[in-house]
Amino acid sequence: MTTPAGLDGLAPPETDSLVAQLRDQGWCLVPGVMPEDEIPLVHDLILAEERAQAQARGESWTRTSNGSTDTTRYQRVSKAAAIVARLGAHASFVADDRVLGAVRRLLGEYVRVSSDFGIVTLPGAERGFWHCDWPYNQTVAAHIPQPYGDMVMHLSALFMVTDFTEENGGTLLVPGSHRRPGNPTGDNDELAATPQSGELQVTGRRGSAILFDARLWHAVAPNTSDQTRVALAVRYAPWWLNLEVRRPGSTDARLVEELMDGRANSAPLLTAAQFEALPAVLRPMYENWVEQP
Ligand SMILES: O=C(O)CCC(=O)C(=O)O
Repeated sequence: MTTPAGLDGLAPPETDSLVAQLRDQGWCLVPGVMPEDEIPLVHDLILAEERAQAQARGESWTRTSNGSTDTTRYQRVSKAAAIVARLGAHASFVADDRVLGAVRRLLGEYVRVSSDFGIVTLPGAERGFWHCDWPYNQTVAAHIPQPYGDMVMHLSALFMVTDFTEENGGTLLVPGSHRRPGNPTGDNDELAATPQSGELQVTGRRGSAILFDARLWHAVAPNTSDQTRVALAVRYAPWWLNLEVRRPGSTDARLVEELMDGRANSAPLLTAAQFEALPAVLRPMYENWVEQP
């Protein structure tokens, strides 16, 4: 069971080093975050949800991260929304004290999750486009236009539910690219597909987490193995980042749709029962996503 980091003013000893890596390189690796005996449950839930959600959408594919309609590139990478809500009491690792210690040091004590989803990367998946995550992805209607300022505003985590290897598609990233004022999403397919000097592939044992600044350029790597790679993405936002634009049915979401170009990016709501089943440390991070009666 993880303890809420920062609430008692004591962050774990690794926090300084993780924060320094995040500031300098834009990413860090935190090993052994997911309890070993919980990993099979998370793995099976993501695979089952991915199938159920893919069937519910009739296997129709949404636009890729850089807005391309060439869906063939991503046909072997599929996502399943709202995994943490379904994990309930088993989701404590999302508030692991090292991960949350670093997140809170950078974003403040009151942090919220802006979205979570499982990623299933099948054998045969191809290399994806360089992109940054919301709110920097220029293809999403509610985005920060580039050139954007140099400030940490949103952190992404990829929890490794299977090992990440060179063969099965450990995440590609460009260290230091979080300080660039823009990224190739939107209107730069050539750059999005161009290998970058200094790019590296993150590998690690299952249960580890990659934590990175949402501005960091990253991409799906090819899965040349015969194994499916599984990950859980969780994104952490400070209290002041406007998540209402992603809340289905909100005034802000309606106005974004009316006034801004780009694709929708809503986050699913939790039922009251799902919310109550979450570990206490996660509830303040999800309370804004609970369905209103
Ligand atoms: O699955 C990966 O390795 C990368 C995931 C990714 O690009 C994303 O979540 O934005």
